[in-house]
Amino acid sequence: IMTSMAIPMKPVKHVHNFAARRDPKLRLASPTCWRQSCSLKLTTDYPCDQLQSTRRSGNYKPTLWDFERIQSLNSVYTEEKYTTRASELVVQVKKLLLLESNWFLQLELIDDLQKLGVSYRFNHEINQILNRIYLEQKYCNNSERDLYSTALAFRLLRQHGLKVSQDVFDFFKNDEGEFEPNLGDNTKGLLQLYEASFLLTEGEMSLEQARVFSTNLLQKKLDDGIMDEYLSSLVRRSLELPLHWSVQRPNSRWLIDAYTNRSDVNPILIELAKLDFNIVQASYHEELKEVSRWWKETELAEKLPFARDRVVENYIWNVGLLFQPQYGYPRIMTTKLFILITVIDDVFDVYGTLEETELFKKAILSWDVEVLDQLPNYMQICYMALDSFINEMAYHVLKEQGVLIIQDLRKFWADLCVAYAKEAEWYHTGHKPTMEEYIDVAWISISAHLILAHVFFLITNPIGKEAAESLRNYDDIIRNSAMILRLADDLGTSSYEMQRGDVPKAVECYMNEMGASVEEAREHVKCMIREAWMKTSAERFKESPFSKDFIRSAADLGRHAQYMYQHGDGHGIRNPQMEERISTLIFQPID
Ligand code: LA6
Ligand code: MN
Ligand code: MN
Ligand code: MN
Ligand code: MN
Repeated sequence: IMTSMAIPMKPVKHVHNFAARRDPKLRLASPTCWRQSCSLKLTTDYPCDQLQSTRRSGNYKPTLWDFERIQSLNSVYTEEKYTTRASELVVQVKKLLLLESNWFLQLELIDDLQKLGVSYRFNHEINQILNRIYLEQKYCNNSERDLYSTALAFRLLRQHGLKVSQDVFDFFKNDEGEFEPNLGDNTKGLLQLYEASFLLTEGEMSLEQARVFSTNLLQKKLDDGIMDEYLSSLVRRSLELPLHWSVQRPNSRWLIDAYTNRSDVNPILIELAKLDFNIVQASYHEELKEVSRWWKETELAEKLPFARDRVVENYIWNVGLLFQPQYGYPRIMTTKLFILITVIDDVFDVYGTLEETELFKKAILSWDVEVLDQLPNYMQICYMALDSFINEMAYHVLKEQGVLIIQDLRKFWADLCVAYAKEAEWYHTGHKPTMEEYIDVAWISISAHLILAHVFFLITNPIGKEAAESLRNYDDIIRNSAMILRLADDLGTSSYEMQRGDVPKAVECYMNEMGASVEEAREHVKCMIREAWMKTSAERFKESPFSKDFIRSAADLGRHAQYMYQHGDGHGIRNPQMEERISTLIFQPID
């Protein structure tokens, strides 16, 4: 089979890989596949020595949490006494919220509820309170305004789609239009200003000024080591990832632990947060068990051993995107989707030869069994797993809502595979795209459009014509979310990808194009992320055919990407920070 290939082979670089190729499980269905795929006409003339026919390897480690480990998950928090207690606490917190007569203390309470991950239980009360505060404009009228309360009000109101003007911060500037340097004495206020500044939209210079001002001062305080340990840990954490860029649920565990040692937080809040965390975690267990049974049945892990086996990592993305407990079924479905994307991405980026991936793309574009027939066996498996999943998804939506989405799903997958194939072609021909050329393809190849399409069909009821049309046209909400996901992924994964061999990613494109250093390129990419965030933050103030929940999910996808890649590749390559996060989010209840 090998020698019949028309294309000269490069010397084998990865012995382990070469061996895997001769593994009977990976052997191609029949020699016909090879002849067919090798005779495929390529559109470009490839110099032979650039064409890489050896297979790469991601050198991915096996999963830390195998089938047995997941199936053994168990929690006492499914018992009724816990849910009853939680309901009692919810009643008490509602009273606290509504009976509080000081608007500022109400805001602090809301802020705490959000940070502790339980604000979803009080949506109605929170909306009511924020709308009133907005109408009464107390945050900018009162005579004894301070930076802390102004910035807190600004952030919470904007988060809720109420566009407070950036001018509220003019009060804190001197005659030269600079923020008063002595604001730095008040660390809590400064931190709040910092967090608020991330709600900026394009062109809001005052907020950009606030961001730079507060970042520098906070960094300096941290370097000087003048804050107590608790405050330092909050500041350090915020500087790495501001609240507005942070997913609520996966983050709440850290904050619950941090708050537990604080005397100024109402114990009712802490009790509710802990209980809610544990109750919701128990339902995560059941969902994860179901996904892991499905994964095992597909046998993809054995049939495609080169691909990432990452059930739990894929699952927690969806805890970030769809954190509300009632979204169990959507979470299960989108996790399956994430798993399939991860595997098929590895087919294109790691294992597949150019000829094979071209054929795979052709199969996905045509959805034609005759093309399927020509695929190597491992791709047929992959295709069939995908086909089953798409049908399951479409059947669900048809059954629930009478809407047939199969064409949409196939189209979204076709767009993805076209982008995957383009990147594969660039890799195999050694093409170095410009940043613009790269982004044009890469915002699709990160699969956000596909993820958000599934989220949309799973959580929207009824599915409106106008919204479905905006989805098909890849509304800006989707593009911006995709940009953040792509760029955060590139920051976290491209160093591994370059070692293994892959298309230049955002960092490398910028380096190639501008002759920049890695550090400069990474700074530039971070700046691009900030720009995408400005656009994302502006979406909440616009008329939109999409639900608030969907718009939030799209932003949460970007947030979760920043969380996942905060300490390098937390998705494919294991890192201790991510292992710790997963372990506390899924495996350990709070005592
Ligand atoms: C990240 O891997 C990955 F698997 C994705 C497909 C990103 C979106 C997230 C999901 C579905 P990688 P690439 C988990 O860094 O090849 O290999 O686009 O993605 O850079
Ligand atoms: Mn290798
Ligand atoms: Mn890829
Ligand atoms: Mn990849
Ligand atoms: Mn990547």
